[in-house]
Amino acid sequence: MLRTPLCDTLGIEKPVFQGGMAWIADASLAAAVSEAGGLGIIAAMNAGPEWLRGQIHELRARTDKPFGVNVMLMSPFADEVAQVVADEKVPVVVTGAGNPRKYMRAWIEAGVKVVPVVASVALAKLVARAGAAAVVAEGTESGGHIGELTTMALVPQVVDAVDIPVVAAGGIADGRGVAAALMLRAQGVQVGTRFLVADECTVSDAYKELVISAKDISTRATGRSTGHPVRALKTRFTNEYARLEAAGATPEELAEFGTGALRRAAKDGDVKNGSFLCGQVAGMVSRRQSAAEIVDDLVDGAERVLSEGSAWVR
Ligand code: TUI
Repeated sequence: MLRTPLCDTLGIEKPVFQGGMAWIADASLAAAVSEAGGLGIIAAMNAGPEWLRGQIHELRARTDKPFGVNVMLMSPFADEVAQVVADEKVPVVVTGAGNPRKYMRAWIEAGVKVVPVVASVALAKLVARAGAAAVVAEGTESGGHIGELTTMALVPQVVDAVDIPVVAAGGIADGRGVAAALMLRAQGVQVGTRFLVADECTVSDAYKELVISAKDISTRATGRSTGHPVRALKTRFTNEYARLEAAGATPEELAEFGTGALRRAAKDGDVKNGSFLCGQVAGMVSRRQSAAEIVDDLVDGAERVLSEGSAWVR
């Protein structure tokens, strides 16, 4: 059985977080992952507080297991959704795309375990000092908003810098990736891309088909000129975005071009005008499965690799 101290800290059975994917990670997917023994996560993304409260209630109607809410710190509603997290005494809050320090005291006082996503050692140290229960160290292989460092480089440096558990994210889609993360001394993994094709994931069918047909070089990062690079599947949208960026479009012009693109991908399946955020491991995702099958395959696969790996040591 694969179990790390982080499982006891968070009250979960298996050290697998489901990524808080904007417009995608709703109560349906999160409840299924939590029910399977992992940590399901609802993405608050750019939604308002009432949407989040509704999703939390829906999830609680489906499972009594621990779950998380992802607060995207660049959201215009970040203050309000942060308050909902405290009011609802959500078991775990995961933050992304910024520094969560201004919310941490209120969350911790409400009994919420705080697990910030970090892309650097500096932010990991800062949030550890502020009382984080763990950190997610997210490499640039991930889909969505990304930092510079790879998972292989980032995770061990964060592990060495803080004395709280580290969860590895970015580039992990099967048991081999989970085992590798544990070898880097992470205590768990966060997986997004593979859960895109889960049966309980309510994303558009076109999104699932694009992920399944993707190969190793099917994603690209755009938006470096804005300071907020984003990885997505290469589509007409990313080509056009990159063309505008290369032609010197301002961050405001690029933001306007991108407005609504995540919703168009996730909800409408608009292959022409949508932004299909996705990690570099899309080429490893080849079939639809239930969330429980995905969680079990990640954990069972890791157990297999870890037990076989020792045979190579003489
Ligand atoms: O947040 C994510 N992934 C996301 S958020 C998102 S919604 C969005 N859409 C378009 C543009 C921007 C956002 C889609 N995917 N992952 C967690 C993550 N956080 N990755 C990198 C970071 C990060 C980067 C810099 C966290 C902190 C940071 O610096 C903080 C500081 O100010 O020191």
